[in-house]
Amino acid sequence: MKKIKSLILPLLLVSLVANAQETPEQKAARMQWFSDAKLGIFIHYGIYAVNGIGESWSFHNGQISYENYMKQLNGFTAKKYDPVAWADLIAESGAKYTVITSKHHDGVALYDTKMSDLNVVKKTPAKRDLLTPFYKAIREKGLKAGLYFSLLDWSQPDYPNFLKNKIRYEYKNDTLRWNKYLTFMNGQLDEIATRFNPDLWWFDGDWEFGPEQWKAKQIREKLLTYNPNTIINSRLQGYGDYDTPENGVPIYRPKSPWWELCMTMNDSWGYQPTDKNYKTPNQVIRIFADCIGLGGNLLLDIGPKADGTIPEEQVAILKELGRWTTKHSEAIYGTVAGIPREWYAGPSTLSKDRKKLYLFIDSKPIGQLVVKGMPNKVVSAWVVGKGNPLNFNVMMKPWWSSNPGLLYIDVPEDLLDEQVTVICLSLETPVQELFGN
Ligand code: FHN
Repeated sequence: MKKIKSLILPLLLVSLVANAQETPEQKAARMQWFSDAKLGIFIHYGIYAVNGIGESWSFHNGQISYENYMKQLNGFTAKKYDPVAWADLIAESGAKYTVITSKHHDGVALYDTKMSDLNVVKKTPAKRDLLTPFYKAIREKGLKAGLYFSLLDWSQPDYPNFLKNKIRYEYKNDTLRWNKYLTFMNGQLDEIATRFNPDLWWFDGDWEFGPEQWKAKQIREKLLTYNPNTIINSRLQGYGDYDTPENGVPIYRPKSPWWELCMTMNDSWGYQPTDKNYKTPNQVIRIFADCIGLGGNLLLDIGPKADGTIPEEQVAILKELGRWTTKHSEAIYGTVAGIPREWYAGPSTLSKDRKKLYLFIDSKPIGQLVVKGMPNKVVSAWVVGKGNPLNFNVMMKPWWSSNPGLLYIDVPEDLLDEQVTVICLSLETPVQELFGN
């Protein structure tokens, strides 16, 4: 009895500490690595890659029968799965974290869950836990480990919903069965927290039920008890830490101080060979610049093939992204949102001390760049990644006037990057905070 007490007390204390009302300063500290990271790589890896069809949705919406969708289990080999090579490529892209699907809505777990046999170890030719070696490899590269988990599970017999037009039971008519599902789901959350200790929980599929039904508050408290430093995305029915706009670049700065655009490279989350509608590296880099300029992150998705190889189009984008992020790292990592678009007609970021302003030039300038409305005096200007000094001058600012004047900057064409050029303005004083950024 004494031994049990000696175990329970520390756990209780940890839980009380982890879930005590977190101050804004404590939350900012917990979110700091995420704010600084700017770029993550999303990975949708699952049996849906075998036929190259929509992940989970293809059976849910009736494009394929559930039985035929599940026959893909037999073709999921992960034969060429090389988590170290994946980690190398993710690190090369400039990403500082990655989020991999542990289980999508189809319920097929990529690790040997003890809660059901529906996993790639027991039911596919892969016959191995894919997550443990992946997290080992990315952590050895110094990356943060994110884990995607679908709260809904259309395969689970105790989950109410199954197909778009076919449910197993009405939640409100059988709360006992619903609680059986919650026990199953929480059993997976417990084993994941214990085995993988994610730095970031990327929940999905919360839309089918509300926070009370999911017991979302208790999930948050539990995960913060396992790891008080972990962070949780918005898809836990109001109990998350940051916003997750999807496949739509925010035009105006989101209200939340922390947000992340999750985006496909083509139009598919998983591997779909017929989907050749890839964004160019230039489009991806400009979307990334838009995100960081508005104070957010980009979570860029890849969809590996069933054998574990990554499609060549996706490798090419990650490599060019890596060239660009490496060259312009000082303008990216650890920065904060830049100046208003009324001041500079493009993306911009600021150093944390707000005395270095990075202007992203995402199209070939005709004539000089212009910055309007910024009262700060420029001490010097140069091309990021090359160092070449740039000439600049201020017009329409008579000595007696308090107007900021118009700042013009010469950017010679031979100094432009083939994708997006970045210049840095070193300022005499910090740029004032305009949006609480
Ligand atoms: O339904 C899922 C979808 O399959 C995919 O996983 C995306 C990724 O953000 N999330 C849900 C749709 O919002």
